[in-house]
Amino acid sequence: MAQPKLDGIIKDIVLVFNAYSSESGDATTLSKEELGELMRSELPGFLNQLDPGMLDQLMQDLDTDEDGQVNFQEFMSLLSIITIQCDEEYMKLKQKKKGGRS
Ligand SMILES: [Ca+2]
Repeated sequence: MAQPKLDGIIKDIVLVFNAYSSESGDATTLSKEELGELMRSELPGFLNQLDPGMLDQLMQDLDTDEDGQVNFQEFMSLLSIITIQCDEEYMKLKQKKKGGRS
């Protein structure tokens, strides 16, 4: 029987967030430096699309409660956006394949 995939992915998201959030300061939130490190190590494809000033912009966009930190809920909104983008890319590829066959 196949292993449930999402179950493990959700646990991994929590573990990854905590691995970076607990590096310094408040262990339950990401500072800008921790967010940068997480992005560089865990989402290198996404960060490559960003120019240097974009980390500041990203931090500002994610920090909806304006406390200068990214909490887990704020981090999840980033993951939602990236996952939806990924799905859109996947759908485009699927459409292309379909078009190619007919
Ligand atoms: Ca915040």
